[in-house]
Amino acid sequence: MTETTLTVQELQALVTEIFQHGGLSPLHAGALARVITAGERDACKSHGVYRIEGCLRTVKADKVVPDAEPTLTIDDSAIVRVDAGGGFSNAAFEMGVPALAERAQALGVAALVINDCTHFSALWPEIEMLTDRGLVGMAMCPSYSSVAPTGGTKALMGTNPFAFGWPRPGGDPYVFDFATSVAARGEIELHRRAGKSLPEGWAVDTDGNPTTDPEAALAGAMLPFGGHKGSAISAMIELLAGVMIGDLTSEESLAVLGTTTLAPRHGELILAFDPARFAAGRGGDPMARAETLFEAILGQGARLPSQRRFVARAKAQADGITLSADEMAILNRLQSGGLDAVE
Ligand code: NDP
Ligand code: PYC
Repeated sequence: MTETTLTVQELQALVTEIFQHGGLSPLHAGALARVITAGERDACKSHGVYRIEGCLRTVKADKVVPDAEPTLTIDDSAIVRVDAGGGFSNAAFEMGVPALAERAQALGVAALVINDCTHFSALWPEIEMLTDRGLVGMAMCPSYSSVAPTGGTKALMGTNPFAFGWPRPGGDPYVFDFATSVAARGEIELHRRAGKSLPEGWAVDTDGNPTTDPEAALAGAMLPFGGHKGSAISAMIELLAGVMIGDLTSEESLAVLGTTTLAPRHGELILAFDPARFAAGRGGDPMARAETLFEAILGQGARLPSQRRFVARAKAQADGITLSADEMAILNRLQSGGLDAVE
């Protein structure tokens, strides 16, 4: 089947048009198109164009406000708040990040709390907006119940992503971003669509028995990465980015939504640190000392997280983004049919 290659700009324009035709305001259509196009550009398929239909399905089901106006609240504390008003998180993040950066630079550390948002995206685009400003960043959010705690058998926590970034002067930042489940739920869905079995150890079925069948995994529960360690980190995310910020846990999010086929509603917590402020008076440049660590990692033949992504990005910027015939068929269907074409 024929593949199609688009420039990054062409894909972003097409995705923006699809979202606007699907009823999103220009603010949200632009913000969603930026993260989805970035996902395809960086070869992160689980949060690329495949997510478009799920977002539009969430609009069609009336579970997200497509033209919500986020509101920013700043005081003299380290906490910057954006109420997303029931809209997608991405525009709320873009609204909050300048104030978050300003507070982190003034105080050494600051937090951005996003409440009442629908969240479907990867976290690294957000982390890179902090490292671009010379800040260290951390981001985390719940999802909806789809992961059993280690030793348990039923979905309770979400796939709860956690991301971290460290700026590297003159180079790509050090960034990792992963689900606290063995894999992102999007990966299970991509295996299902491709008719492929899952690797062992990813999931259990509805009876709590290990399964490699994507359908059984989607109906049952995924497993945390790293056994009890990933399970505890996932619970920490429920506490910090759910309970502590007065927003929904993954279990509560699923109860509100009633399904895992739509994008989940909850909050998000983003932390920003100014490394120079933390290291002040101790001697030694934290940026230079970090480079020593990165060089030692690379010196053993290991790669840094996000290195694969940055290679994919450079290739996409030079040669364009290649989409399969199936992916183009979905984009064309949604471009011409809007919400009526959502399956
Ligand atoms: P992956 O397992 O694909 O990757 C996790 C991280 O590890 C990446 O930063 C990756 O870098 C890095 N990495 C992978 N292999 C190596 C290696 N051999 N050496 C060093 N680093 C390595 O991520 P997941 O499937 O867990 O998550 C994918 C995305 O899903 C994330 O962006 C996450 O934010 C998103 N997600 C979003 C959710 C939400 O609710 N919004 C829920 C769950 C996940 P690289 O990219 O360069 O390979
Ligand atoms: O891939 O696990 C996932 C996911 C859940 C919500 C958004 N992405």
